[in-house]
Amino acid sequence: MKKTEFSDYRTAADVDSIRHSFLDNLYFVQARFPEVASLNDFYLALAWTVRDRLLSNWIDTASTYYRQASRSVCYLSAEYLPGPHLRNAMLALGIEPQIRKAMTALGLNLDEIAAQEPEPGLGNGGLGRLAACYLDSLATLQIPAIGYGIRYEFGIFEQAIRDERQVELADKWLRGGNPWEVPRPEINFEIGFGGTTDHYRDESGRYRVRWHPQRLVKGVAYDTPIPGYRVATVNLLRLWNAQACESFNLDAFNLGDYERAVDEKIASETISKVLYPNDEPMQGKRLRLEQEYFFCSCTIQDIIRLLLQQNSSLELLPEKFAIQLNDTHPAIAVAELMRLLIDVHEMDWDDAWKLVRRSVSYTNHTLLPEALETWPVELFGEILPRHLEILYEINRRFLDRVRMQAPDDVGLLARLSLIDERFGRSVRMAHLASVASHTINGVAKLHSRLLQQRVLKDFHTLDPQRFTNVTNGVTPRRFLILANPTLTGLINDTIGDAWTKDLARLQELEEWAGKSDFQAAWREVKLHNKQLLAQTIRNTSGMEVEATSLLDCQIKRFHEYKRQHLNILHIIGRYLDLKQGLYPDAPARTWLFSGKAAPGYHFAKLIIELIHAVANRVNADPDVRDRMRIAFLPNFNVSSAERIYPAADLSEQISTAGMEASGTGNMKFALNGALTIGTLDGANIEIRQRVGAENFFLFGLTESEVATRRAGNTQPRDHYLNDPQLRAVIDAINDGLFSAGDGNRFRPLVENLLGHDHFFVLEDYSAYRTSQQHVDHVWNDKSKWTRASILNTARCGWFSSDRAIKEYCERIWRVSPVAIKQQSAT
Ligand code: 26Q
Repeated sequence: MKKTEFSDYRTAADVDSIRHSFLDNLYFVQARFPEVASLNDFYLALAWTVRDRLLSNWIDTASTYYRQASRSVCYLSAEYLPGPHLRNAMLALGIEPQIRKAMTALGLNLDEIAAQEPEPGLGNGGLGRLAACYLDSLATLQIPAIGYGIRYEFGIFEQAIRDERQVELADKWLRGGNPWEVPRPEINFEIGFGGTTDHYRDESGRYRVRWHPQRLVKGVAYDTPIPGYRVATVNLLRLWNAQACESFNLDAFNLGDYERAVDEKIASETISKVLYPNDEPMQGKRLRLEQEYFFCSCTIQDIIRLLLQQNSSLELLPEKFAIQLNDTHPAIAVAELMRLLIDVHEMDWDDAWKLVRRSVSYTNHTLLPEALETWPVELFGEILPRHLEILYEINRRFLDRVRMQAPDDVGLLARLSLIDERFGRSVRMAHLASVASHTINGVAKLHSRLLQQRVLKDFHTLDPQRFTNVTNGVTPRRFLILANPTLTGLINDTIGDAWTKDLARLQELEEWAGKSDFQAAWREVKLHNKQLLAQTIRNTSGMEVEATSLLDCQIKRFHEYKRQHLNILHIIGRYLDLKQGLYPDAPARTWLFSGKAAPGYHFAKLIIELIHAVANRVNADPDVRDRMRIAFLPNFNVSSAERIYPAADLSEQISTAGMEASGTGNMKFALNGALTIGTLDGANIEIRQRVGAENFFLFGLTESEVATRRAGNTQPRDHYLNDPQLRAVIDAINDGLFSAGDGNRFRPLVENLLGHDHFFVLEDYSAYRTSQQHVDHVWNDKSKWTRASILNTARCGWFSSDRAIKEYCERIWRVSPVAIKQQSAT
């Protein structure tokens, strides 16, 4: 059958065909007619309609890759935060105008329908969102790529605020059905856990190992299309769902032991049930290790299946696939690949190891020593006995090699070992990822340097040429074109639309930065975006936000190192000043916070509480309410982020220097014309270099100053004693000004700051305050501020994830684009 025979009316992009297929889908897929359909029915019918138009490109892409068999990227990530699919897919296909018309013709509102889509919250924050940006760029740049991950049934919890505190609700994102995934029940693998190993010699006298797992779970593929922007490429995100094996419970069931049968089924399915909501590893959680192994084993088995399906031999693995580890969460894939090559495919160790080393590369996303992933050897051996043996063998051979280079350095061997022997024995996942990788990269210049000088120093000394930096990037499709259509329109009217495919061309805006007409239009756009956000805030919290006030935003996970408490201390300081009439000409400002705290991170939750407590007092105080407002938008996610970036005037990037690996929110703000107040940390440094020091509010200790102070002994209490303004702030909290006189409520926070202040909040306070006054000063000069805002956008095109992905492709993966020709006649 020729494809055109069945696909024309389902894939055509004219208004009539779209309207026709929409009604068709509503009727035949949703089994509804318009008069009784709910908004969700309309959403699903439209999603199917758009999906149909993706699928023909998807199939063309798959068949082209199959025939050409060029090198593909396999991106392994335990987290993805793609955001809602519908609007992105319409943008990629360029069919939004026709869809809008078709909906209008049916008396429906496209924006209302699109707002129905629940977003897949399959990640915690930066790392998961980065993975989604990279898949978007890979498809747009026409690179053959598969994203591999876990199909969590419950993603990151939904955050609500009750009585000034965070409460967590389950994220039932699959409740209404997910039209974007295609289940592939025929693509499934068995995954073993526990049991024993058996070492023996086979008939030919060859040394062999057999693993007898104690328990088997089945992993089933669910595929989601990832469309490139205005190209025919549609790549794929393959997420694994854990199910019970068919064979497993028959015995128990037949013997009438229903409960055991059901328990085992539940235990199997638990593996892909829920995302761990920590964005730092919590040590030793058995289920988490099971999740990591489950997804890596499915993925590696799938890669080998694809390789053999192309009639390639295993030796061609590195020619056909580049395997990228997104942090250490998928590092166990290294041992799984070795196991399959040696135990199952009977390859020699040395040959297998060479294949691994030529295929695998690793990106590190954190320097915090406490955030490096480790597993107790005992737990590891219980769940993965064979992998532990393989790990020991990798380690033995690796340390033998080191011993040849540095025979007497016992300390070096202990520091490099895959096993940390210091506090109970544990497996160091970063070391496993590092020995196995041909390339190791950090995510911003400073971070990559510190990675080489500290966390992986000895690995760097051994093999400096394996280390590199790729500074993160963000997709301009979601974070500029979709999120900020009004600004997109203004830019298009000014310099044309070539920038959408080559973001560096935003530079052409520079010559407009000083023109007063353009500045006025620019301000108009910002005001409009602030009005839209004000609407969202009004709808969620009932709070009124004045769109003409300076909108100052800090939106990210709550973490001490990100220092939301520095921000709130400064807000308190300003409140006290205004109350005393000390800052009569302070311009009106609105502070916006948004972000989740890990459920068990009590200190972070206390900071959320303090923000609410301060907001409730300040917002109700008639003495200041025309000049200070504090808002907290609950349940920060990709959708709400898309509304905030375009509206922001000021972007808070105030982490303790040396602690934020890169940050990517910083890039999204700057691209949308917000000015940054920030430390010399992560990618802030590179943003400042590009936008110019005069268009960036810098403050705070540098990374090396932080290091010096850590080595010495500083007394945070001195800042309290010597700075009367800071003292007033701390005293106000202590006296219960924000807690109805209850001085104990925020005591742990105050004690922490006065006691150790590990993140130098008090030390940086006064520099931060000065910098904030400078912000006010520039804000009062409308033309100066607007010029700086325009220059931020014009000069941040480099932070496109397209640029970052090109660097990965050229320097790490050695992959090139494969153009997809559309085969359909539409
Ligand atoms: C590990 C083991 C067990 C449970 C949880 C985890 C875990 C989960 C998520 C550990 C770390 C993460 C997430 C880390 C992360 O998001 N890092 C951020 O990565 C961004 C993209 O590179 C950077 O921009 C941020 O600076 C960095 O904090």
